[in-house]
Amino acid sequence: MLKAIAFDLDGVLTDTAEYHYLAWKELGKKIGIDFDREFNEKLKGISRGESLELILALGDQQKAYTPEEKTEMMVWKNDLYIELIQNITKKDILPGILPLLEALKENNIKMAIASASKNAPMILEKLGIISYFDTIVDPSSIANGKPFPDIFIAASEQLNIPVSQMIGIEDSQAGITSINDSQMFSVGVGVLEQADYLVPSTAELNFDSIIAQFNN
Ligand code: XGP
Ligand code: MG
Repeated sequence: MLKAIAFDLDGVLTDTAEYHYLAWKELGKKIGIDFDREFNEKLKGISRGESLELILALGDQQKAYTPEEKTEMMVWKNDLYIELIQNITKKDILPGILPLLEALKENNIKMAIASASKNAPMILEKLGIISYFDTIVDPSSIANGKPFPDIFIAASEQLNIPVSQMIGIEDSQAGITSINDSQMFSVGVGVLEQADYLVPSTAELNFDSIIAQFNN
């Protein structure tokens, strides 16, 4: 029986994945490393530090900067990102999400956030939905980020609910691998491989179909 759902944040609850892309792209421009949306797929679901390393590796610049300079770049990107999301509100919650959160609450299904982003609590506050969540996994407490399963396992431990009674929802390939390897049932949003149940967009995420697929 389904007891809990662990949600990714960026690209699942709201379209902040787009603002991460814009901010990383600006940072890339500053250091002469251009990239497109296809490359950006690799940055989805992974931490700030790992995202920077992938961009630097793309430009063969991994060794070109000191740790201090890399920290400065991450601060620069995050400041720009925060500026870009300044005005997000409830209206930026993706289609289908609010009715799903409501249905889960009515059915006593616990909810967790399993996001690599350190900005998650602030974004949930801005969207006005933080109170739906029973726990938010702190990504800095996780040894191995997505695609490793640690963050979804931590969500299950924090809720004290076995992974076999949980679903994870993700929009990134690293995230789907992470859910699958945690042994939770995976729900993917978008164009992804190996999700147990895949929907084209959040608008198609509804309580009854999710339960039906999980029980299948
Ligand atoms: P934070 C973000 C990363 O910067 C971004 O590259 C990832 O796509 C995103 O997390 C995944 O949710 O982390 O800089 O907001 O801490
Ligand atoms: Mg995501």
